[in-house]
Amino acid sequence: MKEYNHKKIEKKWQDKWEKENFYQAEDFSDKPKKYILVEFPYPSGDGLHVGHARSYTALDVMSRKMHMQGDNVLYPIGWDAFGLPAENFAIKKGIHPSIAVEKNIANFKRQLKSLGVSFDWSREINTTDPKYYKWTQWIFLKFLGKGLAYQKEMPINWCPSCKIGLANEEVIDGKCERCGHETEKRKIKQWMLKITEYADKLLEDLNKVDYLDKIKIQQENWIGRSEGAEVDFEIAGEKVTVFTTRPDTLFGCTYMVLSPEHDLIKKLKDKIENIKEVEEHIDEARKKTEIERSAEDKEKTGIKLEGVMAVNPANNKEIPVFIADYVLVDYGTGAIMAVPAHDKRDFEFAKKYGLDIVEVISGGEPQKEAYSGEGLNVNSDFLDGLETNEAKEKIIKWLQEKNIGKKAVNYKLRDWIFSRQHYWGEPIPVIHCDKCGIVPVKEKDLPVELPYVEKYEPTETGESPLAAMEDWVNTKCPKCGSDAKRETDTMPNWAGSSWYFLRYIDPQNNEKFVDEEKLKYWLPVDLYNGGMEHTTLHLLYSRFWHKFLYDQGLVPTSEPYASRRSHGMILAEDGKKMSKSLGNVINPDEIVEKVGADTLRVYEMFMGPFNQAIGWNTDSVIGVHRFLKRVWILKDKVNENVEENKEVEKVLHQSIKKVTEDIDNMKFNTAVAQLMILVNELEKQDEISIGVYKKFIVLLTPFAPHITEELWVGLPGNKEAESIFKQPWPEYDDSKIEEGSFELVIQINGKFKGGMVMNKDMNQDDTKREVLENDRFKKYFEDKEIKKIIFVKNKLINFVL
Ligand code: ANZ
Ligand code: ZN
Ligand code: ZN
Repeated sequence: MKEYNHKKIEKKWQDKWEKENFYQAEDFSDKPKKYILVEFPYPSGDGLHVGHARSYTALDVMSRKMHMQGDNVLYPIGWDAFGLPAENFAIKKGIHPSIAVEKNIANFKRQLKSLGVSFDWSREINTTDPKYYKWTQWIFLKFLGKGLAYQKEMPINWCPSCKIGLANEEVIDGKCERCGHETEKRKIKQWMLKITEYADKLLEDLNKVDYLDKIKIQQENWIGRSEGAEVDFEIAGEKVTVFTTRPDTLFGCTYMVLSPEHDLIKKLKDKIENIKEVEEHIDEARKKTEIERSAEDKEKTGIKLEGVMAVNPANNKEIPVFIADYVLVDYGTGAIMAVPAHDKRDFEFAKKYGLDIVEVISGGEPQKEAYSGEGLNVNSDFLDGLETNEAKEKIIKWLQEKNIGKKAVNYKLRDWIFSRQHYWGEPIPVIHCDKCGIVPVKEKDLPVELPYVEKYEPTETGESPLAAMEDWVNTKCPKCGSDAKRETDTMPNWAGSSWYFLRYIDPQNNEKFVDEEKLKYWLPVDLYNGGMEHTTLHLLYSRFWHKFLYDQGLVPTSEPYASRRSHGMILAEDGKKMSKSLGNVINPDEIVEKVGADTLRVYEMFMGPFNQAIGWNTDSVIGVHRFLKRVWILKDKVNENVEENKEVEKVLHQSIKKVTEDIDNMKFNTAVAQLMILVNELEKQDEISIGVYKKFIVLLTPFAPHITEELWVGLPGNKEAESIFKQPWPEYDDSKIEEGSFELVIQINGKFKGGMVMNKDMNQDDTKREVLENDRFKKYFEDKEIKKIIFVKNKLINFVL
């Protein structure tokens, strides 16, 4: 082939690689194993995004290099196909989700294959395949068996447009993450998973893994562990417990606040003199979202409970009680001891309602603003003069002795709402029996298959569309045989993705969720790459599942992923997020058609630092295509008998070092830049030795596998040779690099006297000293005065004597 023509190359090689099972990982191979994981996609109707191509190519580059270095690499892919995106797409187009999903998967698959990614397709999984979700249901029943799955009436976030309950994390600024509609609160019986039971382990074990710092920090904040104390107060004879991180400020508590939903309000209904107003306030609070209520800058509103008082247990003073919406029902105990001198929110509230502000920690200006730092206690009786930590310890001991308080820990993390009132999800495999209660479906009867329904739109009542399918719903109790009903809620879309990386290890197994020995061989995942948007949801959920499975003896490691990295988004050419409505979406198909997969791949690796967001740039795509064309014609300079050239060797070995290290460190853009430097150097030569050339295309092959494969077989003597993918990764020779030095030219009165190898970037003084101290040049300076020095950095020094 004379001219570079990607169309004649790419499909041809893809077919060959596939036919010869090139990228199949081998269970139990003696080679070192490497498990490389990317987040599997939702097969949405929009098809593959150039953003998918970025992270999949990046990890493909790493996988290919590892393979060439002799590792047994597992780089799998599959489909996260349950959940709302698939369902909404299906509803919009009026076709059944299963059909839509099948079609979308076929399209995604074609697109991924057209990029030449080295996925092991023999391990492809699909979360909506009953053979897969059988085991998702099986794991759910393990949770149920251990009491970690339970049902509870929950005030959940409700999207009136999607008609679905949403987890807190799916509500963004009070709006539905899916459709943007404002959400409300509604009480519904929900299945919950007790992730809070694993809060401490999830936090502590962050020490065991290599995650980016920002990922660790986000997980820590999401879990939100606070140490403090619980203190019992008395309100009109009833005990009310508060959670505080500052029990040392107890003497400064001048009022109490209950959350509007607090149970005590019902109990004290008859005693509260202004109960009508109080109830109105409660109604209003219910309409606000959690974020609105706790936002720091929002004005705090509340209402005093008339006719009831509380008692501060430290000094037995009577204090007023409020309800206010800045106190959240589901954090701590839903009630607080307010210390306006030392808590910002309490301070603002106290100012607004004219409440006492009593300083108990010295160091601030209590009437001006809250001082929330540490200091010595004042106005605090037996705590006076103590430092904060001592005061905390002493008051907790005192509370414990009086039996009105204790040390306590609180978490921001909530249990995971694990049911949806939707069709397109894994049915929750339990049966409700009037006599036996909740009965798990027997293991032999799994999977509980999702029945085919005509109407899969959510219902007005909020029930799952499955509830209307009487044939399916009505069943017999597995325990007592009486008439019973199936659970009609389905699992959230985070279910299947909580363990998919395990199933890749043994995707065909119908006896077990995964074979034990295979798990031992492949776990943990060595490198997991994914979006920052999944740090607090998917990443935390899957760590939780894994830890639970570990405790059941079902997986051999306590953490699923040894390391976690994250890619930056690809933005549109205008710097905005790519979106259909803005018409700025780049379709990978078009790029592959026009300039080829290799160009797309190299461009996406070159476009900018992998972990940063970056805008698409069409000019730059063309530039990369031109680069590959230059690579293509270099082959005409290859000569089997050409002599080694020092300068070329040097750049080659620099490139081997740089490309190797940069790929390891996910600095793909600088690796490509180095390959460009190497090509510049090769272009300067009239002839290129075959040895140098081979190493060059091997370095390029992880980025551009098709063109390099074609060039490889075209080399003299390589016709029948094995694929370039089967070649070893080149190693560099430090002695050939000598990157940091150069030959300095030394002149005296303008005449050349000799050269000296020097370190690069040395300044004039150091250079002068080195020359004057050198035995070869010393003699020129004896009894002479240096009148002037002309110095050109990294080149020459001329002494005028
Ligand atoms: C008294 C106090 C004095 C407080 C002080 C702070 C400073 P973190 O760190 O986020 O855990 N709090 C407790 N439960 C609450 C609820 N349901 N809604 C709103 N606020 C609540 O915050 C714990 C602190 O937040 C607790 O400590 C409590 O105020 C408040 F100088 O108690 B503190
Ligand atoms: Zn919605
Ligand atoms: Zn029964």
